[in-house]
Amino acid sequence: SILILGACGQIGTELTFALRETYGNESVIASDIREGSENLMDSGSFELLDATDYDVLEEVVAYYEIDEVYLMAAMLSATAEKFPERAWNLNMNSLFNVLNLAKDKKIKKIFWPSSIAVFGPNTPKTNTPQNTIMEPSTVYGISKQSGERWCDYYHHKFGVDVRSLRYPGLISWKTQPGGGTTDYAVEIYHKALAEGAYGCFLNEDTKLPMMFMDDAIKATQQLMATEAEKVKVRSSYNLSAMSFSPKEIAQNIKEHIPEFEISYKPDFRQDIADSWPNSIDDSKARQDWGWKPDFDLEKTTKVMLGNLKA
Ligand code: VAH
Repeated sequence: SILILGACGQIGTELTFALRETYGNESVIASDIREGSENLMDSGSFELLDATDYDVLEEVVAYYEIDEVYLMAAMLSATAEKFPERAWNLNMNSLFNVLNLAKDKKIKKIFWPSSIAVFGPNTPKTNTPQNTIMEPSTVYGISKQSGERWCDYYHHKFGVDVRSLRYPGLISWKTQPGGGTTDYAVEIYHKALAEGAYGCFLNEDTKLPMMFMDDAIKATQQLMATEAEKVKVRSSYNLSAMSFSPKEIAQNIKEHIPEFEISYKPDFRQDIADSWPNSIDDSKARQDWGWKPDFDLEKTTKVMLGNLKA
């Protein structure tokens, strides 16, 4: 069966629903350091679990006969700048725990998310290649780059079947995001509907790689279902769907809510966003396992406003 760590997070919540849909509720165990939403808790087994606690994790894996782990627990870019040591501890020790379970043959397969945050200020910003300069300037980015190196090492050294995606900023409506720099692209829809206005914490021209959550979940399930020998990249795959700036998403929302007004009040997250690419080359993912996104900005706006309005 499958264990999701960080099942109450922005990605974890949707991943839990999707995996339960695919494999049946009883095959997917959700866990998090805090309790989740009603329907996440009621649709299958749930364990309160600190992903950095190896002994408890090992017990849960044995009890439920887990063979696949999705490690979605992490501290994201903005929060990690405020608590560097805690971010490093959570992001790295949870990964070591899961990699070591696989090394000791206690589980068979791992999914671990990386991020465009692994790229830094001197990375080529347009159509950032799969292999390029990576000098991340955030605690979160450093932890993700280091995590990628460990995944690649455990695969080649111990044969661990770990797979990873460099997610762009993710837009979803089922759960609020937590502590990310790209979270403005979720907040803006909530505010547009609730108040008809939004004070954006990034400058209007800050173009960033983004993706609607359904595409991120599709890519995750597709990568995990790919036969091992076709998964050539064992650090983490670049993944892309669209790129836009606050000005462009505001313009798109205005086509649906004409009176919507945006203002710009950049804060400390501007420096984080400025260190990241503005578009990503994901041709390796397309070649190796047939990746193709479904959602562009217009389709994303329609789904977000449609679901948040309800
Ligand atoms: C963050 N949403 O903002 C996450 C993600 C690429 C951004 O890693 O930190």
